[in-house]
Amino acid sequence: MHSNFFQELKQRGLVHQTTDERALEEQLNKESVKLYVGFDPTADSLHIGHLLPILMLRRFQQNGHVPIALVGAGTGMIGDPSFKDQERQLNPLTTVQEWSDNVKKQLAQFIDFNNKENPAIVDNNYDWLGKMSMIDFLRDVGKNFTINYMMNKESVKRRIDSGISYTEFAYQLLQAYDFLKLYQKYSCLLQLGGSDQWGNITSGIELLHREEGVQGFGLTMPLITKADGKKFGKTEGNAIWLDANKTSPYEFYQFWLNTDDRDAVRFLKYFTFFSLDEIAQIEEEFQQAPETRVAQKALAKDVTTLVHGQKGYEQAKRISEALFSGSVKELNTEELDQAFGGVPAYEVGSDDSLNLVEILIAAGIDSSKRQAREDINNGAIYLNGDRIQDTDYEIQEADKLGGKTTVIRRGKKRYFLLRF
Ligand code: 629
Repeated sequence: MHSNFFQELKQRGLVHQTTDERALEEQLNKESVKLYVGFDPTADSLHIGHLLPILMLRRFQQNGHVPIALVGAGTGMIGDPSFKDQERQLNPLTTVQEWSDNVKKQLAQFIDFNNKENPAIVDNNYDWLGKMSMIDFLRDVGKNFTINYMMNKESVKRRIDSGISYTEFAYQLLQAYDFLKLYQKYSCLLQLGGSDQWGNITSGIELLHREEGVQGFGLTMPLITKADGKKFGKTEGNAIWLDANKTSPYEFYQFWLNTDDRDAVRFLKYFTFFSLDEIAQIEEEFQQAPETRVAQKALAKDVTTLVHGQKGYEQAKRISEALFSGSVKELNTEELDQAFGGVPAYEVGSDDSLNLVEILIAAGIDSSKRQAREDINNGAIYLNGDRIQDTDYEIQEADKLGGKTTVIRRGKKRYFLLRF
């Protein structure tokens, strides 16, 4: 084992809370430890809020430990009340199972199952929770916990006034039982999670102690904060998903590239696999010339490559450069789709005029001929990056990128598409 691994996690700022830190560090230095993180399938994809724990699994594996990714199809049928203001809506089993498959595939991307020394494990708690009887649950699990202990959890306390169902109240015991089960199945001794998971993790440690007489460990990661005080992981209210069909690699790359100067170095420590020495070098360079955005570029490159592969990163970078310089002609159809996924598109019909003034109106870019002519004369209209100042201009075959798309820009950065 790499004896400075735990210290490195701390230096990276990845350790928020642990149970019995000294014993945990000793254990990690002594031998290969099995550890797990659980993910409830509450949507058809994981998102950027799951990335830190996923990368933790990877970090532990790289340092000789055995990561267990637990898909929570069983707990996903119930709903974790931790730091949720409202009761969750129950999803049908078929939906939860469909989402579980996606989640499992996504998790598998980040950990190595073919590693000879310490191959990763993936499991699903529906396998045991799904068939556990009510009587077994109440006798074997519930009997170990007092109501008082359960009510003292932050996740429960903050919901007492607004209301919490018996179902969600019981959630912590399901997660506790998972820890016990993973200990029995694999000798798993450590559970990781975000700081919202502390209460559920400590319930598991309690159960391990009572049922097996062993000391389990818990480690939580910090909640990611941003210098501007806004919530991490969203742009204009939309989540950043790990699924390329929900958030394109280009959007994903842009999300990281737009990191605030004040957050960039901290995020390099959290989300990348650069060593602390490498990060210190980047930091120095960045401080001397913040306008080069070296920190953001390194961050965006590393994380995008990790999630979307080398090709995803390279495409995202090409698209970003093309949009920055305005030379969209160099992009292929796939890249154009990514670059302009959210841009208004107009389907050009066979009886539409191809005259530029007419088409600006038909596509809703300008609202009158007068305005369209004015825009063209003023040099505000660009076709595929080229300024057109001829009001009699007719769209030509050569303007259809890949034979089907024309990118119109009005002013500095308002984009529209014509689709043929
Ligand atoms: C069964 C289920 C377990 C252990 C954990 C779980 C899931 C857990 C939970 N986690 C969040 C989730 O699923 O709800 N009860 O979305 C999420 N997690 C990753 C991090 C988290 C947490 O997947 O722990 O803090 C987000 O960063 O919110 O036996």
